Amino acid sequence: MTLNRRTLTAAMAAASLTGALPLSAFAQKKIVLGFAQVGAESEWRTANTESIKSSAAEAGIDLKFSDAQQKQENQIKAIRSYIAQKVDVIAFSPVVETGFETVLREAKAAKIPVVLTDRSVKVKDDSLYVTFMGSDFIEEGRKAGRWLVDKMKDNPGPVNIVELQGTVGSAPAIDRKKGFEEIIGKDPKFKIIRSQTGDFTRAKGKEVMEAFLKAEGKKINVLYAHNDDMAIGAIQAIEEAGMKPAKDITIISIDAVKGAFEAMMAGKLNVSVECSPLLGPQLMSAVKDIVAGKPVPKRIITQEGIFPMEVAAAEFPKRKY
Ligand code: GZL
Repeated sequence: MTLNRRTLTAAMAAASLTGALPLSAFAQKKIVLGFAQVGAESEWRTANTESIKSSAAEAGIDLKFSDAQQKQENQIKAIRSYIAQKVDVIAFSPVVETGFETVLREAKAAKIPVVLTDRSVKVKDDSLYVTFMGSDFIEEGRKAGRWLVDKMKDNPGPVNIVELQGTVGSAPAIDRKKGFEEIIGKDPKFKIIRSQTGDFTRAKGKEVMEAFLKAEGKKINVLYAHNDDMAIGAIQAIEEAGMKPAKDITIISIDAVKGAFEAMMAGKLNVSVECSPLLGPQLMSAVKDIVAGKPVPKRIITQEGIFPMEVAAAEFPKRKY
């Protein structure tokens, strides 16, 4: 909470006591939240943005919102502009883990609390942010690995895997790879024969899968995609190569967005690990607590499931994103 809000509140209280201001003017000033979003790269991100905007409106919070188009320099610029505007709280989903220390120090010097949503940052001093709320990406990778180990339990191997990684340097890409490899690494029959970033987008996912298919063709048994958008792009490439997605190549992805359920119901995707974008309500509640000076846990983890194609049709009507 900035000094301004405190000074303003004290001045208004004094003015209302002397009758200089009607009591009605003493109504609480709206909280101002500055949010620096990653971009609009995926269905997940679109749902995340919708959750933040609708929750801010419901909470009566004045939201200033920016879209960085997946560029770190744009996110840093947006955070600096929120500091200059003296917002009450800054929140953002760091596009990559490193390179935010300086601007976070500037926010701290300006006495503006920072909330990390969705993705975290690597900083030496974790007092630079109040809380990080979002998924456990390592566990998401483990869930994907465990599903594959079970699916292939009667397969002697080798099981050749190609991997579409998320944005290079981002927490979900680093951690989903780590969790997956922790599980499959226990059995040498699993081999990651190709791994490259598709930057979380459908277009890039399709382009990289085309290259994998050209290089490895029918050797590929499994595709592990760090998000559904890249998996959906890859499904198009697999079909254009004359192969059957989810049959010739087992496909595992993460997010569990609507497009993934549609692909599973069409028999083209085997499983999607849930990663909920619906962080808006939790964020607004944390923002109100921070402004009110209440304690907020350093880490708030979203609880999530896993959806194999066999349950997709039954689950789809219940999905909120
Ligand atoms: C995960 C989020 C990732 C999604 C992608 O919390 O950061 O970014 O998995 C999105 O779909 O682009």
